[in-house]
Amino acid sequence: MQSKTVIDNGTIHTLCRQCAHHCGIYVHIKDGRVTRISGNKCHHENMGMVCPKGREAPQWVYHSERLTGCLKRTSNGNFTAISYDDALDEIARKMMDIRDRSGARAMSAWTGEAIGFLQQEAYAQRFIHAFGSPNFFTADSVCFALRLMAYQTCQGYWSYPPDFENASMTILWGSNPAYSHPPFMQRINRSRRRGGKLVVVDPRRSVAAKKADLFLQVRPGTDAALALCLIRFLIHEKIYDQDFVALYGHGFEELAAYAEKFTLPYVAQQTGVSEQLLVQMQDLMLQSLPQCVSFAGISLEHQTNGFNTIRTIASLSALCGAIDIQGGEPWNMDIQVNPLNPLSDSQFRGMAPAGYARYPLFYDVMRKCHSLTGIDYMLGKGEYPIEGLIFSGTNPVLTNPNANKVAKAFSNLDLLVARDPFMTESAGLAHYIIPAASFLERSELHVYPDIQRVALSQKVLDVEDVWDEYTFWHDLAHRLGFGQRYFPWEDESAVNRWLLEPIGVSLEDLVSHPEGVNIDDRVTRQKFKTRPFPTPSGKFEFSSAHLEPLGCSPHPVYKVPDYLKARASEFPLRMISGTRKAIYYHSRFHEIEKFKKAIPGAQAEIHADDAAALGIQDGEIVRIFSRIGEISIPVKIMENGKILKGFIEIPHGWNEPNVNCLTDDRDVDPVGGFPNLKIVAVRVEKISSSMS
Ligand SMILES: Nc1nc2c(c(=O)[nH]1)N[C@H]1C(S)=C(S)[C@@H](COP(=O)(O)OP(=O)(O)OC[C@H]3O[C@@H](n4cnc5c(=O)[nH]c(N)nc54)[C@H](O)[C@@H]3O)O[C@H]1N2
Ligand SMILES: Nc1nc2c(c(=O)[nH]1)N[C@H]1C(S)=C(S)[C@@H](COP(=O)(O)OP(=O)(O)OC[C@H]3O[C@@H](n4cnc5c(=O)[nH]c(N)nc54)[C@H](O)[C@@H]3O)O[C@H]1N2
Ligand code: SF4
Ligand SMILES: [Mo]
Repeated sequence: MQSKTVIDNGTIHTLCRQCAHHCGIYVHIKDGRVTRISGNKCHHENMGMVCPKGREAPQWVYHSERLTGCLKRTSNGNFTAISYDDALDEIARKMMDIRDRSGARAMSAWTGEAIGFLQQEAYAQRFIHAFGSPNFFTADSVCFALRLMAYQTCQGYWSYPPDFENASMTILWGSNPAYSHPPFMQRINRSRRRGGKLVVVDPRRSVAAKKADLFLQVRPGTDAALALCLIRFLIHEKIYDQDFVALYGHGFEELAAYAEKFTLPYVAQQTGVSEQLLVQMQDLMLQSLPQCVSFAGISLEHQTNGFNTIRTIASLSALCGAIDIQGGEPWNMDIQVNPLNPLSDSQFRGMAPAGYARYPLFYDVMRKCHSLTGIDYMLGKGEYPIEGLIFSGTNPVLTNPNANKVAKAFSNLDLLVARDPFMTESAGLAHYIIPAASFLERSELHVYPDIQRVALSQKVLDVEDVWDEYTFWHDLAHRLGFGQRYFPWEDESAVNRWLLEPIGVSLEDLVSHPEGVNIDDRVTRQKFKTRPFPTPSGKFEFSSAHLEPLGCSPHPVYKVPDYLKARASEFPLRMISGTRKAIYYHSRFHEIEKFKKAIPGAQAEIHADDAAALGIQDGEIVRIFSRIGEISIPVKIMENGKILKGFIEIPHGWNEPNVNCLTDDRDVDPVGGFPNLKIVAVRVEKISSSMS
């Protein structure tokens, strides 16, 4: 790999983009090579901390397996080198063929977590919309959108992140920020040093749970019952924020009447948490009001009653009086940079974006398409066929449910183009691979709405024969005839200047302030006192009548998980999939030697009693079946209390075994279309007995 740093020796202040936190880092350079990464103490997000993923970034960026030079798949299935210009000419021609034959909407684009959120994913969206297709997919169909939809239904926005640092009590519902969001864990720790309390709600004793003042080891899928129990407590004790409810609440009585059923005995029986612990939780809450914040993790999205569950948690915070106060859940104002996707949305609705008919709320909130439905269209089982896809910064074959179906759908396409710095399971199916620049090879904006700050990352490195996002979409758009109109900027710096125009911050300001520049230093609290909540009623909606046509109850409801009703004999265990490890990021970073030594592969964590009942030893390879597939995997026996009996945990992001061969894309939340990845019915078999 030919590369050169932008300075020969010295230190560049920039932002880490190994995850979405964008921590402030120093990149140390010696003789034209990045040697080390350290944390910027002056950066508000991380205050000097760098996690292992950030620290090892040089090992990843300079890895010998990094792709350089474009590849084309030949008729015998192998890849051969092709020049960038030829590859883009051929891709453009094939896209025009697809449009002539089946219409523009038969082409699609898909971006993932690696380039999610601001401009990188927006280039892809702008491109595919300018081409004339509504079909823009992202990882949002399995991440974050359900939380956004639920919070938006209640209050018109998602309070992300809560003001952990100033809160008196943080409740983590199915989240382990010690691994998944290190900067949040730092803030929680700082609050605890001042006496703030931490409560963790989780079926597994996670790192965060070990540190917690109170650990509520709930059965998966019963969080809504717990939240409703706390709601009932606040109402019975008359300690909820009655002024807020009277002046700014809508539909409170319906929720209050429904919550009546969630008595301590009923909730203890459903969640598996003792009444004594539930009372302790109520006491802690009482002492912490109103600065009692909740953080709903990914696990609540990965289940079939997720939309309702997250609404109960949002309602609980409102009743605590935590909405938009210091130490509460902020109402962040968007930072209004120029929009990269100004194309008319109504035009696309008429073109039947994939998933719009089934999950209208998803499309209305996200303005993106539902990826799982898109897979059906790629298999010719949709309203119309999708025949082409360009994907970037995602590895859907490992990260989406029903992996074999995803692979089949990708193989069925007439045109599949991959953009990734590495060869992946998904890229391996593509007709063309255009190697992607890493975060150290581009300069992008990042906004931190919670403190109204904008910052710019610096380009550190030039790598030969890789292409950054802007260059790729720009060059392809110019071949297709809409480049002048939609991608007129010469390079990403010109885009950055244009993005910044409305907020009156210059690129030079940002270059000279690596920690970022604040747009507005005045923080107004309780904004709902001076402006209506952006909901249909203008109030906080404890109940939303407009959900009825979607087949959803107006007020949030608890649904008893099926495994509590009857234990199916064919699939007696329930699998939680995808619990984060500190060093891996979905399917990323498996090539880093140091990480490989620490965690060489996936293991299934199982309760000691379940293992004993099956006659399984620690480390033994077992077969695990779900109703759609099977995998083989070594087990790790967990001592009593680390995981609940009857449950098994398997990480995602691995190829061998790929846990998403077990997860089913049809088992979804009916409102948001989110797949069940956390309560999957499975059966474990000893290899010896299953072979006989
Ligand atoms: N190192 C690292 N960091 C990451 C990622 C990564 O892959 N690696 N991924 C990033 C992304 S995209 C995301 S979305 C976030 C996710 O970050 P988090 O939301 O914090 O998710 P996890 O760390 O997996 O923790 C989820 C916890 O929920 C528990 N759980 C499972 N089912 C239930 C349930 O029904 N109820 C409750 N209460 N708990 C349950 C699991 O046991 C687990 O401990 O992490 C981000 N950060
Ligand atoms: N069973 C199960 N499945 C899950 C989850 C779970 O909990 N359980 N979690 C889900 C969640 S929350 C999420 S967010 C998704 C994530 O799903 P994906 O977005 O598909 O996740 P990654 O594996 O991180 O894929 C990122 C790809 O981008 C590449 N990449 C890295 N940097 C760059 C860059 O700068 N540019 C480009 N173009 N590419 C880059 C990486 O090499 C990698 O191949 O996974 C989901 N899948
Ligand atoms: S948490 Fe780690 S990976 Fe994420 S931005 Fe910060 S240092 Fe980088
Ligand atoms: Mo995610």
